[in-house]
Amino acid sequence: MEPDLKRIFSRFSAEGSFLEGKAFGPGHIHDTYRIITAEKECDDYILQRLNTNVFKDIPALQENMERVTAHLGKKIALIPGSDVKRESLTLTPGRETGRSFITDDEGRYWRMFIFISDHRSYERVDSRHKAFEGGRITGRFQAMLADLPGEPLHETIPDFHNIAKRLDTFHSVIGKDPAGRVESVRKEIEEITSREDEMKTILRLGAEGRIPLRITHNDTKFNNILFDRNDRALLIIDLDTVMPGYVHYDFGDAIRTATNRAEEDSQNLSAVSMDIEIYRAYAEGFISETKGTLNSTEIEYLPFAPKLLTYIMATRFLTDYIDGDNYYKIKYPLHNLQRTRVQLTLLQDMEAQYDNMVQIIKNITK
Ligand code: ADP
Ligand code: GN1
Ligand code: MG
Repeated sequence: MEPDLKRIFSRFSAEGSFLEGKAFGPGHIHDTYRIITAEKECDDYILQRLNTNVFKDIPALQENMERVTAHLGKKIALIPGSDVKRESLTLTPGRETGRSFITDDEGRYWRMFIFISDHRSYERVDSRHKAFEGGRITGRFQAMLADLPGEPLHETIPDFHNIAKRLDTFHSVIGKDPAGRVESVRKEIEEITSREDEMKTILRLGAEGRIPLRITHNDTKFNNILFDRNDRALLIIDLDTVMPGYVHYDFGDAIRTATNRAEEDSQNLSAVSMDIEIYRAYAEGFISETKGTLNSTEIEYLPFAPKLLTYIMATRFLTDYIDGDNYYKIKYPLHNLQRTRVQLTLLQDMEAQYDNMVQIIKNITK
């Protein structure tokens, strides 16, 4: 049944009255709607029904969200010429609770943000300028959260980028083969298993104390960055997975998505490859904001990060495919398998260009 958006909207303390609500955006996780208000002078809103299959503890998730948005809002307000309402997310409190979420009659959770109007976002990146801007805003995000006061953030999805745990799940799903698909994906399984040891490198460096846990975004997919009409990056959204992590997770996922010449689910595998100039520009932007904080081991392993995140996503898409498509939203039966194949193709291209990736980071940081 379609949700009664007008009624749900009325339970938040928003300015303006409900004119229209419609599904919005390319997200894979929540149900997202844009609410248009009747009054020209009032903001529009983004209303989201939260995915409790993915996020098991919504009050904890929203507590992180409230702390992070408040901290960023304060910092951005101090920057001369900044526009807090466009450069950070603004949660709308529920009328009855004052918290940043409500539950509906069926017990489902909803939250609402001010809609950032007249923005652009990109599935593919076609200029060095956009890549630099994306890197700059993501680096700034990480730098601004370095002094978040208080307790560590909740781990909203435990072991989210822990590849050792992801591989355990992968092998256990293969063992169960609940959808009878294992035989048909032997080749893809082999691509994953042949790289298992190499891909645990970042976890090993963490365990050895050579790289620190920081507050990271963990979902720095390029379409989570919103730009203004002049293609200046405004902010990075989708803060559900902001929690402790390694810098490599953010750099890696951004490069995975920004540099791919094809879309994440492209049908045309021969179009999938990494654009090294986009890599260079993104790295320049990211490092311009973070170089004061990163240690030499973190920098040394930056070029490895895109391989890791591409591998993690291939593992997750393939796990979900074998499991019978229970996690990601799919539009057709082989969708998760196609996503897997795109990631594996991209990974092979990154491996082919690896020496160049290393050299570029050396040049930027020397
Ligand atoms: P998901 O986790 O499902 O990807 P997101 O939080 O990324 O959910 O939101 C989905 C989409 O909604 C985004 O890709 C973006 O297009 C849009 N969106 C989210 N928040 C805002 C906002 N405050 N202003 C404008 N658009 C937004
Ligand atoms: C999901 O929420 P969205 O669509 O930005 C996923 C990411 C994956 C991405 C792949 C909470 O991101 O980890 O990289 O899909 N988010 C979650 O497209 O699992
Ligand atoms: Mg998103």
